[in-house]
Amino acid sequence: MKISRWQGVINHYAEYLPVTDKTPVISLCEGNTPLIRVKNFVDAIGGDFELYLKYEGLNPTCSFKDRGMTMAVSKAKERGAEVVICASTGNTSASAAAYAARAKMKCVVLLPNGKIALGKMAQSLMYGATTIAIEGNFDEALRIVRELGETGKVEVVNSINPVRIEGQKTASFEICDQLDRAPDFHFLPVGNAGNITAYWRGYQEYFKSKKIDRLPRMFGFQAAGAAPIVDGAPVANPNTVATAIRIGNPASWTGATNALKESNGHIGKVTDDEILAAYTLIARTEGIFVEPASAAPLAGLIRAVKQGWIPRGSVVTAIMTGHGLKDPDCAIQTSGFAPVVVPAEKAAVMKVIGI
Ligand code: AN7
Repeated sequence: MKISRWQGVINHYAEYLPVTDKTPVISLCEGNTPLIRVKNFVDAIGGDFELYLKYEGLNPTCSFKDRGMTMAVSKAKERGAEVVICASTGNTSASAAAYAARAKMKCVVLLPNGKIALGKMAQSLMYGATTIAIEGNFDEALRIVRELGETGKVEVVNSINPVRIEGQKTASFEICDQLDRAPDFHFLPVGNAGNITAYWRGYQEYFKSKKIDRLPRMFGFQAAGAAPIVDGAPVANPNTVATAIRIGNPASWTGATNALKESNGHIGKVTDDEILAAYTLIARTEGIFVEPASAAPLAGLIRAVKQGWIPRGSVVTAIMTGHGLKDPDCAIQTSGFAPVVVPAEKAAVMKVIGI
């Protein structure tokens, strides 16, 4: 029987990934996410170019992390590991917990206490991971995870594990396959800097394979309170409403700087107010609900348009890394609205509508 259903990124892009016939593929059919053209948003910000959002929030655990995690957990399984571990600002842990459950492996996640969005916490608990909230930030959690990895008793599935980056690069392949070309500009949020490293690698590999005939410029954005790469030094106490990118000392720093240099790219920082404004605007103009970290590149794009950096007619992609429902607290607070409570009567409802 010919199977035509989508079976995940390893199955689809095996020739570009370090897998063999012996690799047990642990997949939740991640990838194949929509690339949505958003004209209303571009009009609202005064641009004159084509903008496409890669909606990674539609992955199985609602973030881009699933692309790297299918690889990391499959390779861990292949090696016979029994326990996977990660530090996380929430999405890596949700993804690790899900793929470990499917692989019948134990999962341990270290999270910064009190700084994890509600949906992400619910995921790790539901998938059955041993969930440890440390009294410290992500960078401190990652330090502990690195030390535990050195004992050889656990398999680290943070992006310091190189196969994570391999899996994540498949999103670049999909963008090129969906557009039938490479974009001129690629906007994305930067936290631990694994994803900017991964996307750049994906574009380079597709270029070498002659699937595309140009390379995009990589434009990364950090939150102003957590902008070590922009500021050129680690940040001891990072802070931002975009908790996913509340990271002061990115593991893939060099990968990011290489991508920026080689692509003639740009790294900038955007304030929490700018992030929340973009977060609201994309929801209200396009019906696309993303988590605050994913709005950072949109805030960056608004700045880039004001600076006149995006030539007319350019093809621009931006990565919407995580779904808006991950962080319902932030959404409810930011929306500026509360439900209007009325008696269960038609007249009362009409009064609210103004008809
Ligand atoms: C929605 O989950 O680091 O620059 O531990 O969840 O590759 O780190 C999450 C990062 C962007 C930044 N958008 O990507 C974690 C974690 C969302 C994220 C990023 C993250 P990287």
